[in-house]
Amino acid sequence: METIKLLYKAVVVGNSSGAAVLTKRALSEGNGAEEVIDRALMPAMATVGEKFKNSQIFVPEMLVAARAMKTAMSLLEPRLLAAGVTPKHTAIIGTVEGDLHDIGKNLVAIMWRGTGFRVIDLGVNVTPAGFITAIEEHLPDIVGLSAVLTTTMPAMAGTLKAIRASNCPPVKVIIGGAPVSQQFAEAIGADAYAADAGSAADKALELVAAGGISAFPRR
Ligand code: B1M
Repeated sequence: METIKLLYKAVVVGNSSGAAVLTKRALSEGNGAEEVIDRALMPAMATVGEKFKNSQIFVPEMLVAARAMKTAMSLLEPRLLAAGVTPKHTAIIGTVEGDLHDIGKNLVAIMWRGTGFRVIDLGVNVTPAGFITAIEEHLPDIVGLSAVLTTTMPAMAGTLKAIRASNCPPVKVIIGGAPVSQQFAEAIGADAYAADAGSAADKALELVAAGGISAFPRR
């Protein structure tokens, strides 16, 4: 079987050592780093996201797949840097103020990275000012807000309101978390709602593909 196909499979099943060997082999066979990412790693993470969405795999399997992808990426990154290749899109993500849950947020960050975004993870208990400062600094295309407690849903609404009212560059906002819904997203004026990490990757890609995002001049 073709090395690229084997690498795809190694990442999907979370075989980190296999992913390392196959990444080196793919490069030695003349594949470029970008080609390895586009043909093996990104499709692998898309498959992982889809399986997670359909409850065919769960958090542990997703974490080992992410570790395998990270192993492969660590071998590819020096080549990308040398070639001056950087991710096309940037996303910021954080759990809103008052909320310390980060497992779901971390999975979304993993999927966004696996989809090719540069992700700045602000962590948990992030204030509206914390999001705004990060938007001004990193000029992201997408901002992700996570809330897992019903009691922190108002903080999510407040964060979105503060972002919109600020003078920070325009961004698309995706929200998610167990108590959050499409209806809530519409009520507070978010650009998208995602029920799980796989859907969050799909939504982020949809938003950047829909355009209007790169209209803002970036550094
Ligand atoms: Co807490 N906790 N917790 N907790 N905790 C819940 C959420 C709870 C449902 C438990 C319960 O009562 N049955 C309940 C919330 C009730 C409610 O609000 N309706 C609860 C409570 C009440 C609390 C405390 C208040 C308990 C207390 O101290 N009295 C306290 C609050 C602390 C705080 O945040 N201020 C608390 C604390 C904690 C721990 C610190 C102990 C720990 C968190 C550890 C950590 O995250 N590092 C914890 C945990 C682990 C849980 C449970 C057990 C698991 C949450 C989790 O990680 N789920 C949870 C009960 C449960 O769910 N069984 C519970 C797995 C994760 C993958 O799912 O986060 O939903 P989830 O993420 C999903 C989607 O929601 C979505 O994608 C993810 C992957 O599919 N998603 C997004 C999430 N963010 C997204 C963002 C997106 C898009 C999709 O776009 C940006």
